[in-house]
Amino acid sequence: MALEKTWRWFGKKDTVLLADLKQMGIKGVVTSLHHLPAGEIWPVEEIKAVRKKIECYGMHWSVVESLPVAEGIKIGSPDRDRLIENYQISLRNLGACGVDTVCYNFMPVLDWVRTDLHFKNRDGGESMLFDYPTLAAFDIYILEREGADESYPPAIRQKAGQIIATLTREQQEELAYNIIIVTQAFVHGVVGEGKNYKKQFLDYLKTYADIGKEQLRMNLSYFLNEVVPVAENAGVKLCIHPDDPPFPLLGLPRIAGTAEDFQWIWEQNKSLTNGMTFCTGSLSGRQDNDLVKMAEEFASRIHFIHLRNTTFLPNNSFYESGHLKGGVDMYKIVKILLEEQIRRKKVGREDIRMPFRPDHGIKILDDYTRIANPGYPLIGRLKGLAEMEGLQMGIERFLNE
Ligand code: CS2
Ligand code: MN
Repeated sequence: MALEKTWRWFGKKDTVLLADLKQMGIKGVVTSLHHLPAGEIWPVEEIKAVRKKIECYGMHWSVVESLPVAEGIKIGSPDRDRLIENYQISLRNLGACGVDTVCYNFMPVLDWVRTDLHFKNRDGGESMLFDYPTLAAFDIYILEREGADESYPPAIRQKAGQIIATLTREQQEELAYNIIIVTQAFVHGVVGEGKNYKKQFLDYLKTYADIGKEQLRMNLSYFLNEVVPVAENAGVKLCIHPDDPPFPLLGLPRIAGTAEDFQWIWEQNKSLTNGMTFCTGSLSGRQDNDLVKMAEEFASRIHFIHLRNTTFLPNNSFYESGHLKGGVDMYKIVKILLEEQIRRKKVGREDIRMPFRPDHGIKILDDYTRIANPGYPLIGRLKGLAEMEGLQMGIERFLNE
């Protein structure tokens, strides 16, 4: 037994082809109907077409990442019931087509956030950086969000002031564009391109003016209780992706970042269908998260696994440091997951497949000549995949001897 080897594929726009994945030994493909905006129904014919394409190459559609949750559901807008109904129909359609694992997130407005998409690592590779003072500089001086000033401790504010003074107009624009558009566009981002994207973004932030942590939790709870029973009936497992980074930013609440958050989520609906994507990269963005403990405690609800690593820097900042290097104890986590797989088999659970994928990778070698979405270079991720496979093989042999 082993965790299922999967890979995120961005469909037609991806420069890595399904035939390439086959060569790389991939068994399960992770993809989405990327062209459909959040809130729309996923028609059976479209699901079937993607499934068929993947199966032509001898692989299968392992996980949907993501079936995006519309903003209206997150803010509890007047049309949330219609949006939830659409989500339910999509889940039923996926189940009917035999696609049984769905990843989603509940992050307001923005998915993941980084301040530098070309952070030079010591050995020359390039990865992504989250620098908190730079985010503060963006918030206070570029976005000029109301109340931004008060949301940072004085030391961070002071650093933000120093940083903004070193950035040219073009660099400031690039920072804003990266945060609002470049990192979001390929994961169902809500803000469209165009001249007034910053204004659009601010307007979205304003829709959360009266929505704090508690209200957002209530909206998630409402959503879960509407969709978990439907997913269960359709034979589909739901896996919420942790917030990345796992703490509030830009005045937006974030509610899927800590052990306490996830406990709360399980309490809203106890069915194991209500599960998670164990993303080591996202969860490790907070110093007080004990990932080993989380993996142990939440093992039975982990339906999908993202493996990558981070390294902390001063001022609540971190960068993505590959797969084996960094603060995440990858050995212990992979061991817990492999043991969970054995346990599932013993107790007769059907879901022993346990798909994992290398999440982001470091840009190296030929990655500099290829077009890829930020965080998704081919060679760097392939290296991560190979490392994770070797680690698994070692642990499995050890567990068997
Ligand atoms: C992904 C997320 O690229 C990434 O960081 O892990 O964008 C992830 O796909 C979504 O948050 C899942 O809904
Ligand atoms: Mn992830």
